[in-house]
Amino acid sequence: MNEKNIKRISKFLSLLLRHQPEKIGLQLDSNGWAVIEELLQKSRKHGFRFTIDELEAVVANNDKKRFTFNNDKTKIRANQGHSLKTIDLELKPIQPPEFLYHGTVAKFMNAIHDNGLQKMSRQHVHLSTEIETAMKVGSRRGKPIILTVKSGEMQSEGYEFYLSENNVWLTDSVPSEFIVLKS
Ligand code: HQG
Repeated sequence: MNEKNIKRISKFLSLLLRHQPEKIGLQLDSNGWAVIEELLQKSRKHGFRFTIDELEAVVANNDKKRFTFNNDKTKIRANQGHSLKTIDLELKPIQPPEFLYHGTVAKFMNAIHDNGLQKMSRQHVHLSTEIETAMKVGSRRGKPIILTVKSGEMQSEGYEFYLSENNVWLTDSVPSEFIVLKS
């Protein structure tokens, strides 16, 4: 399957599995899982056709490994990035590295300076171990600014960190005293 088709299906899945399952009347369970048969059927009904083989290709080849199948491949869910407040991804707090990175843009810097990093419409603030990843995330909105988060210090002060299935670091918020501007 070509890159374009993977991207098209991946975008549709992100919408349904992270934000608006009701678009096609899809049910997600409390842990974010959708039944694949129902997903294919209801998508088709709404004019968006894809097959289980295509779904497998998306899960395997998606650039960020955004989705996971359950063990018997009857269900699928998004690994992170939800705006749906009720989904519990069963993440366990783990020890973060000393520093993590966040990519943003200049227009948010005043607010970040005043209020720290907030989860905004998602369930968590998203952080990465690689500066390069943060660069890419920031570039979605313009010229990226890289913030270094003192995650080790935060954790020792009681803040919790989680690591998603696809290696995105997550936390509830980052107060501004733990943020350093990378020069
Ligand atoms: C900013 C994509 C004002 C924050 C990406 C960001 C990532 C504040 C934006 C994933 C703020 C939120 C997440 C504050 C933070 N005041 N603005 N206090 N605190 N912000 O999209 O991190 O392709 O929810 O800097 O690649 O940009 O969807 O978060 O610019 O991995 O899989 O508010 O989404 O992944 O934006 O991106 P987002 P994000 P997917």
